[in-house]
Amino acid sequence: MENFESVLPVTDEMLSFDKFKEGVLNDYYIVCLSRETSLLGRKEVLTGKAKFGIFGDGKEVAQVAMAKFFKPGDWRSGYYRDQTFMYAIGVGKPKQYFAQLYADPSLEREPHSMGRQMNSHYTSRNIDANGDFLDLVQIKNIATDMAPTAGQMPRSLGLAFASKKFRNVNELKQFNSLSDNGNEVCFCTIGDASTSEGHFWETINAAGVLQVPLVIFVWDDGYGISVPREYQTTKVPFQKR
Ligand SMILES: Cc1ncc(C[n+]2csc(CCOP(=O)(O)OP(=O)(O)O)c2C)c(N)n1
Repeated sequence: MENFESVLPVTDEMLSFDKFKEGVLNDYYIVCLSRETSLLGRKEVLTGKAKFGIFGDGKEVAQVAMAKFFKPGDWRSGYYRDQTFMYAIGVGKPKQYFAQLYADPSLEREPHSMGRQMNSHYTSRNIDANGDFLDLVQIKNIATDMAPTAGQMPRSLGLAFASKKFRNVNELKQFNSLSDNGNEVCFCTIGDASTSEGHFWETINAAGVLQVPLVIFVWDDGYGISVPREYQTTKVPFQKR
């Protein structure tokens, strides 16, 4: 099944039972698929077939729900645990996920970074081959993931602040392929440990002061990158000095 984007709509209208069932099963499929890619990816790292990996297990259901509110023109500016969200909005595919894990340099197989980024680091294109802007209003925009924890926070603020400017500054109205009159929303994700970074608090403060369309999702898993989940239950005996 190549096309597994979430299809169950968020709507006030009454859904038929069949439509509801189809949507729920589709979402369940995305959740299971994403979990399997995490487990398989981790095995690939632990058996030495990929050198490094970070995976999004534990956040599947929340991210399918989040994806239902993400529309073309919106921006996602997050971090490396968002694979389920990517699958659910139809932008990331499992084959691409593994191509990135193996650092495949093919643009076709690994369009997010051509093997140059760590795995689960997503990107959408915003310029064409001539360097001209694409119609960003029609695109599900993904700002490239970056390695420093909380580095996405100031950028997320900037994206949301841009929308406010597109709404309020008359001279910017002409750029209607960059913004739908400022109606887009920036979806920002971050891990709970990274909320200790100053960037996080500065962004929260600035977003409140500037009143910008920014939604921040804090994933509270708490598992770091270097200790695979399978090892989390291993008890390390206390060493007496
Ligand atoms: C500024 C900075 N310091 C340290 C690291 C190393 N590092 C990468 S992920 C991570 C843990 C982040 O934990 P959390 O924010 O809770 O996200 P999780 O991976 O648990 O989802 C750390 C310390 C980094 N990438 N950037």
